[in-house]
Amino acid sequence: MKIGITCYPTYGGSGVVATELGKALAKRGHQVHFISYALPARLDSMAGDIFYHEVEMSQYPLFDFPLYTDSLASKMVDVAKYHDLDILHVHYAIPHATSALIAKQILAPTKELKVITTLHGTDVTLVGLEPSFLPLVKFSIEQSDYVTSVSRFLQMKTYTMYNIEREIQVIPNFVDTELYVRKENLPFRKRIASNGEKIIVHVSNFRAVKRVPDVIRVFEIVRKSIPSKLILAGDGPDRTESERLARELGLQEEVRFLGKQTHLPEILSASDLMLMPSQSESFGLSALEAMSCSVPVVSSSTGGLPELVVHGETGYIAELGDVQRMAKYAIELLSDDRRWEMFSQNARKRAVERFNVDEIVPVYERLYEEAISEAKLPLSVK
Ligand code: GMT
Repeated sequence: MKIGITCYPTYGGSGVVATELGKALAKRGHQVHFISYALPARLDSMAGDIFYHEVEMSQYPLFDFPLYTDSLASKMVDVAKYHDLDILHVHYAIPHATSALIAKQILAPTKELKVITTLHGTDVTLVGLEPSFLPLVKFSIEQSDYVTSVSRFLQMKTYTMYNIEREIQVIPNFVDTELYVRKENLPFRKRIASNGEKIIVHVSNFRAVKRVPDVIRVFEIVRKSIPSKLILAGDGPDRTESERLARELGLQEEVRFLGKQTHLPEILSASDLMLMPSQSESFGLSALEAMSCSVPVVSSSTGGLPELVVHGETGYIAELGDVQRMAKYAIELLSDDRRWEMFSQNARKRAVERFNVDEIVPVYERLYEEAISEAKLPLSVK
């Protein structure tokens, strides 16, 4: 199949899922065309038939604001037409689904381009609800040929918040469990925890919804009972404030901010526990990547996290903002080697059995096949 993929090219989870999906599809023999304003961060290999098309932005003086939605739609038309795309799969509704629907309409007289929209999170639960976006998001969800969401939580939120009646299929995030697998005796671990301390990890884009200050407050309690270090990978608006908090609490020697990282399997493999205290999380891809590296997770109970983290088996779930309880759970796990070993194995097993790239990518493939066979039906039976 020839598949166009549009996503945010940054380190956010939707861009990561879209890019990993494109890479996996290319490995399985499909031709994949990424269409975005920059090269997706995780597009680190061009293994297989992968193309990248950059959206050109006009700087015309009359435009006070960049017209990205329009330029993206034009680029989609171009790529779909000249590379004869079968499918356009857009990740994150705003504005990608809208651009895709415009492209679909432009192409309609000559070609039926099927649009699949994957909802990832704040496109539905936060930004999408703003009055300046809501009618467009609702329209885009209703008019896409197929819509998927990354968790049951997000599916239900979309139905209720936008009063949507059409079908939304749940296809969860996935992980390459061969790449994200625990490696032992890493020099990185020895460097961070030279006295054999436990390592707690947090990975995010440091937006307010991730509640990074909660991570630091949980760690402050844990380290009083367990010799430990905290590593934080990623960057974003709350990083400066989080660094300030760590200094204010006198933790600067114990907390290390790594910034944006591409070596996540190594970082996660060196870790004993992940903290994800998010205020909103439709799935929690970083938690899945940690679980795949045999790292148990202590998370908040928000959004789709309970669909991933099994309380008392692969980690623990606490109420949003309850740093005392999260710390208690972390101490319980880190102070009991047998319990940790069991949770660690359970986490890995769940990632491999339920969220493996080899299980989930074929689900997308089947959806594409269904869409294509529908496009081939004569008009009289549609
Ligand atoms: O919705 C967002 O915040 C953006 C998006 C992103 O690009 O980071 O994140 C969402 O998509 C990920 C991949 O599907 C999910 O794993 C994240 O849980 C989700 N983030 C939120 O819901 C906050």
